[in-house]
Amino acid sequence: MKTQVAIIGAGPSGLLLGQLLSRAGVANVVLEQRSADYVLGRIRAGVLEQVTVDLLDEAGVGARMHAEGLPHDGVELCFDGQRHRIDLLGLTGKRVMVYGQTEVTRDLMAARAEAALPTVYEAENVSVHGFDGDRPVVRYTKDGAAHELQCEFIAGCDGFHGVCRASVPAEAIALHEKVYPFGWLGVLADVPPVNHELIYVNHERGFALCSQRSRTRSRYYVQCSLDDNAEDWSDAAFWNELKRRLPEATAAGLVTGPSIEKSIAPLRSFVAEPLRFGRLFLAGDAGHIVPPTGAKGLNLAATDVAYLWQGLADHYRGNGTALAHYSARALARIWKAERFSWSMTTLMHRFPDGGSFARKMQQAELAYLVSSPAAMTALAENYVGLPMD
Ligand code: RFL
Ligand code: PHB
Repeated sequence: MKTQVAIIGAGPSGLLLGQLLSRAGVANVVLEQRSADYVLGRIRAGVLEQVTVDLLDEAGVGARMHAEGLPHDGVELCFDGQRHRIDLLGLTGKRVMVYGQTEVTRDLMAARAEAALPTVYEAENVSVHGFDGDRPVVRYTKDGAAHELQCEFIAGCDGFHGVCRASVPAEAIALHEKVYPFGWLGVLADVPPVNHELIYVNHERGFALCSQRSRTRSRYYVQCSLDDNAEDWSDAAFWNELKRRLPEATAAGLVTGPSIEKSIAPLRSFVAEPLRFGRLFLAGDAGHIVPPTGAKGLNLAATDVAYLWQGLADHYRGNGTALAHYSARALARIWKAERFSWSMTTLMHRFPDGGSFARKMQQAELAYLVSSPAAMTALAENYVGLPMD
């Protein structure tokens, strides 16, 4: 089999890149190690920046998002038992869109199937070769048979644990990492959200987040220990812990119900540099991870893909400048989102070994933040997403 761009991974990065490239007339094949249902079963991000919304429109998959997604004009920070609203729209002129990663992925999968674009799910033993030369090759097995895909470029959209970044010689790549000493326990439930906007909570017992997927489906998180197992948390224990971290009046209005998904995510900041190795490019979680506190993971994946799509499309029109600058352009935006995600995480969580000084610093910063239009604007412009340069 032959193609122009071999895309490894059918998460949001790989599927969005495939869709944008196809619309630009660039042939591509997507290879995914899991089944489509498995990919759709992973509950992850929920907040889309305007640039991500625009890219999904550009890819021709925005219709259901506009019909079913919930535009949010603000977000709340809660500390000392008080809720404070950050007026995103008033401070920046921009909103965010609440529409789950599962739905984004479903829309992209449907568009790919409708256009009959080649996609191999349950591709095993995917390996990438020859990307330092002119003729890269991807090998994989499917139903026990070995296959080879000849291509001109490889897009590594295979997430943090993927094979692409791991195939780069160690001396060619620098890795920057910070692992946080806690995780997020998340619950999805078919109950109406406690508030029409998201609430990020700083509490003595640990961070909590009230998020949502629709007017009838809620997504809640509580900070938990890395030693915890999701199976050991009963629904009752989760709701009880969440209520303890909310102001009394808010907890009183919380509607609880059986969980339809419950999982623990570790928190990590990670960046690989550079993101290009000859004819291999890394995009999305394959190249970087942010802790979810700033809601940036999926949005960064989308903007990486935008830079890469522009670079590849220009290359096939005879102009290689944008492709040559892919890594530097993407990393400039990535580092700013890393900074924001790290600072939101540091501000909102309880650090087990933080001590009283760190706690006082959090309290002072939160008090300053909600009293200063300048500080609120800085938070708001990062939350709604920095412009793409
Ligand atoms: P994905 O979604 O991980 O997709 C990568 C795909 O590559 C496949 N793959 C392979 N395919 C073939 N061969 C191999 N050797 C392969 N190895 C892996 C995988 O099966 C998978 O289908 O990366 P992508 O597309 O870059 O998208 C990035 C986003 O998924 C990610 O940034 C966000 O979901 C991060 N994230 C969150 N972001 C938010 O903004 N808000 C959140 O609440 C939020 N929660 C989360 C998250 C990420 C999590 N992970 C990665 C553990 C919760 C979790 C649990
Ligand atoms: C979510 O809805 O899953 C979500 C929303 C905002 C975040 C993280 C996760 O910052």
